[in-house]
Amino acid sequence: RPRVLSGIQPTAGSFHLGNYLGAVRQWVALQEAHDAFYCVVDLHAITVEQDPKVLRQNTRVSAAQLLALGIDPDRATLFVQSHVPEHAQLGWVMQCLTGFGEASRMTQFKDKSARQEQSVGVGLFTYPILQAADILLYQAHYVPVGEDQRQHLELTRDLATRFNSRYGKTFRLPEPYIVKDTAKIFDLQDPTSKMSKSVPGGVVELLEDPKRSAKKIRSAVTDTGREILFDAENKPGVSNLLTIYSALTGRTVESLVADYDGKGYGDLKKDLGEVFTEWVTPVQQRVKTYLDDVASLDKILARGAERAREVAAGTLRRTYDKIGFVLPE
Ligand code: AQP
Repeated sequence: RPRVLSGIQPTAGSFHLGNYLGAVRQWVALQEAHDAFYCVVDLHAITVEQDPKVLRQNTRVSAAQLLALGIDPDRATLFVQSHVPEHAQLGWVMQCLTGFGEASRMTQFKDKSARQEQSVGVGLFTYPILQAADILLYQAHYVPVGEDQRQHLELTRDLATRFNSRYGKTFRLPEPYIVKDTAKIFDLQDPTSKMSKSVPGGVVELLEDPKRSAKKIRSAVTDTGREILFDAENKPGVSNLLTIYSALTGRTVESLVADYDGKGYGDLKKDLGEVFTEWVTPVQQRVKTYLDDVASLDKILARGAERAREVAAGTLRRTYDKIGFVLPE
């Protein structure tokens, strides 16, 4: 079975709709026919300052959300990144392979460092290199992510190619797995930028009170004109709402447009608020159930880490050997 790897940061606690529709929904689908590895990337979280208590709690909350959203720990390997030390170890190897200029071209770093109020750490700069290690350790065929990660995937492929040509074939070149329709979910208040946890206001969080989410949806910025049509360029606000509506209900955008013929933006937003509430309520209940039994949750993660380490340790050992390190007996 083809291998799949992806990760999600525990920084915000709650995932947002962009994380779910852009990434996690595909994780759930791919676990059926793929050998899937999914991790909560706590090493990435510390690229910005974290309160230790909050980080620990958010890591469990993230794992609970993945389970509640449909990741099945008997099918997929679900683990916490820091439980598998090979990530940091291969990360170092990849750093030594990356050009400074190459790392400097990462647009996400430029955006994030510009938004950052505290001083920017080197970890934020090298984060895509650690991400390359995350992926290459598992010899992943596919990496299900949102559009914002495409450039990092390119870097991963470049590093794998460089290592393979310098030391002999070691790493598989991974392909991004990006579902076009939901590759970029936009901010409800500014439908030309991506929904993002660092820009509060137009972000719908899975764990917030659904009443609050419904209100945010009702006050989403829409466009001039009155007609409900999908036109990403001229009607980004309405198109974003249609994308979300379609993804949550499984209905095509065309059928939604036909249904809302003659109706107003207000109707669409009110209905979408209800659709979201209906979808998210049982998800929140399941998250709570997982968090009420932290011992069992930690056991699932420990089992996942054990399986992940079997693969990761093998890749790291082969990598160290190729580099010329004396392998420990
Ligand atoms: N708006 C989005 N639309 C589609 N996919 C998205 N993803 C994130 N935002 C959108 C995808 O979610 C996955 C997990 O992302 P992450 O762990 O990198 O989360 P993040 O970067 O902390 O989330 P944000 O909100 O995007 O944070 P900031 O603003 O800090 O960068 C990834 O596959 C990502 O593509």
